[in-house]
Amino acid sequence: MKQEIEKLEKAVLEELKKVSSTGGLKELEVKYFGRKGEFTAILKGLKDLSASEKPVLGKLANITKVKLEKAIEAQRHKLEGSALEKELDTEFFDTSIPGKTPQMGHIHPLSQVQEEVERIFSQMGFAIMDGPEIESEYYNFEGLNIPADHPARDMQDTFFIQDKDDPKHGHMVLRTHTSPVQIRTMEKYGAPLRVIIPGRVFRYEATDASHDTTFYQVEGLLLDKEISLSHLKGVMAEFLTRLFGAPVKVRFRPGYFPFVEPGLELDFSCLICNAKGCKVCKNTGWIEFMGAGMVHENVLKAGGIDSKKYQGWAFGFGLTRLVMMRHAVSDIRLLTNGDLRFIKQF
Ligand code: FA5
Repeated sequence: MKQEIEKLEKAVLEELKKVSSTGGLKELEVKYFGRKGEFTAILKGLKDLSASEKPVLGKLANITKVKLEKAIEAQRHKLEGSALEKELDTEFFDTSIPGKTPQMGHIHPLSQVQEEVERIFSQMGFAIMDGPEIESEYYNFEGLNIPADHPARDMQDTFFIQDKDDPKHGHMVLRTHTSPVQIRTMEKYGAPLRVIIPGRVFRYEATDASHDTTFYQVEGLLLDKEISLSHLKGVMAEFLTRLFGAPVKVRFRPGYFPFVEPGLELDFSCLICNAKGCKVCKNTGWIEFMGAGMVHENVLKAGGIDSKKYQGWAFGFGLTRLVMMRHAVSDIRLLTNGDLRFIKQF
């Protein structure tokens, strides 16, 4: 068989030299390497060899096959190249015609602002976390100190996923906020912790210019020893100042969320009127920005954190609303309805 392989190799290389068209090349390939080809027959015959011959001749056959395939490829390049040259010689080809400019997309304004938020918080030592959009009722509500019969459930009506109950954590829902990832992160990493969690959330509610059923939030969570709300004030003033590139003040107002105690709302000074009062801030000088507070003891417990040792704060703001503020977008629905005339402006 060794001689047979060598003889075929020689024959293929000889014939290859004489091939002058791609059609001829195809014929040669079929003759030797097709289903009923001469070389294919040799490869098929390998299985009938003795155990001592098989490895030696098998190796030789494979090496020869690779070598011949390379030679055929090289000949193909040569033939195709000369065919193209011939075509260029005989046909007029205007090389000065400008090419077609491919359409270029760009990063969506929501993603642009999200990237900026992530960059600033990363600079302040926060890690960036992610969590599932289809969430269990437990993580979305109960774990966050919102039991099934609690009136606070009405504040965030949601979409239920049919027939998809989690055996351990109850019904599955589209998450109504990014807060469930607080517990998931505590469970996974323990304390101390310094994270932000940007992500898409869903609510079953009527849409209007400032409310959508699908929007983006950014959650923040900081746990350590001896943490107070003054740290939150400092972090948010610094974050907003870096984001807007101008000094920003923040203030707290009391607010209610079952998963924080005390709970608060954070406003920042209106940059449009320099906090003097205008249409955007409804003449108050302040823009309502987010909910926040000290993480409730029950939530720390759900996350497996020793609340005697660690405490901290959490916040959640609407990224979509931030983009609207940034670019003076008058209707939230414009951001996700896919109208390129709108998106191309950013
Ligand atoms: C929450 O979702 C809380 N999880 C925030 C929080 C986190 C509080 C941690 C305390 C500690 P709220 O329902 O207010 O809170 O929503 C937060 C932000 O999401 C709002 O300030 C608003 O900017 C945005 N938002 C709420 N509903 C919509 C909506 N339908 N469309 C667009 N943005 C919305």
